[in-house]
Amino acid sequence: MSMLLCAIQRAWGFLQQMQRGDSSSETHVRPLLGAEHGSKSCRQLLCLLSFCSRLFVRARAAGSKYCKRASMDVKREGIHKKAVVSGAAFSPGLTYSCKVREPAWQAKRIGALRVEFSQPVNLEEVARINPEVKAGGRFAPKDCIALQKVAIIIPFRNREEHLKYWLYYLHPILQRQQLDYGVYVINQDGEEEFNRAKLLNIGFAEALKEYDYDCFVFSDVDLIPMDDRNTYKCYSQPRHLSVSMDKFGFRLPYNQYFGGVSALSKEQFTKINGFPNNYWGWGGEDDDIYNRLVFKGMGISRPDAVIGKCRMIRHSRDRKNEPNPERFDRIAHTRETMSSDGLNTLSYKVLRTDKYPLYTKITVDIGSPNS
Ligand SMILES: [Mn+2]
Repeated sequence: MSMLLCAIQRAWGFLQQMQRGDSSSETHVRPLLGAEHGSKSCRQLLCLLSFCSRLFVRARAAGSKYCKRASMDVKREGIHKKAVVSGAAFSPGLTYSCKVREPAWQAKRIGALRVEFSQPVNLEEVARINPEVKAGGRFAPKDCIALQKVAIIIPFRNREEHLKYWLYYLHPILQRQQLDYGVYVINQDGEEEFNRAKLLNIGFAEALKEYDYDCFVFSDVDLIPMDDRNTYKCYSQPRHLSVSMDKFGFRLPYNQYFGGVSALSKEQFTKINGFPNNYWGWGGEDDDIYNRLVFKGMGISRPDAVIGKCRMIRHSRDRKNEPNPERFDRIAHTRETMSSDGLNTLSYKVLRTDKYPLYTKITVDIGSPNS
């Protein structure tokens, strides 16, 4: 309302200035009229038009304010309400992820999101509210050509409940980010110690058999971004996306930390010979990956601590994922081992592939530590 009053006041001042022939404002009008030929009534008409257009601009500005408020409501109510938001909540430094800069591109994002895990998730319902997601968890924007083809790789075993939350939260976010993406859940068969990094290597190899992906996002199943400006895509340097996790008090546990969610282009991934296959049990593989990147002359790119906020679903330690006692020794030798342990030595057997509406599940036999 105050905006409107202000606009009227300013327009009134403008009108009066015009009638006085005040040159500072009149410059807008003069060139149209020609220097000497404007009659008084004609000038008044133009003034009126100008007044109306200014009012219109003001009204639009006020309107976007309203939209911003609407976006807050969206946040409070959860992220699946129709997102009627303006770009106002949007960081100007954000890079495009889509080839056509249609004006609506930025309106699709919301910014900070409410993420919580109290309500159970029904996957049929999630599929219903994401009709654009195709079988196997594939999506590509309709109104533009995505700049990157992103495979999202999730290492997995016995975490069905977490996966449901992940799908519930991530599909709407990834669609707003206008990515051409696919979701691959790599399920470790059997009872052997869990091997996260090897499952990620397998995800890379298997996703490439299906589509010409050029970017790979490796995500733990229990990590949900709290801001949709944290784009799940690749950058000129390997990207660490889960930079401020609630688990660590919304900060990096240490500077070299590369666990949780990361993104590497196909080129970056192959440059480091993929990830190690020999980390069985919990821990260390992320530090090995960090070492590989550094030894190949790369650095880590990260979003800021606000955009990089994310939540981890609380859980107790999985069976057969005990802290790996060998991890410290292994991390100390990445430089020597990386060329002989990775993509070039990856061996596994695909036991089955399931195309679900929201994801592709690939169940694999990855052998055991001594095989
Ligand atoms: Mn966890």
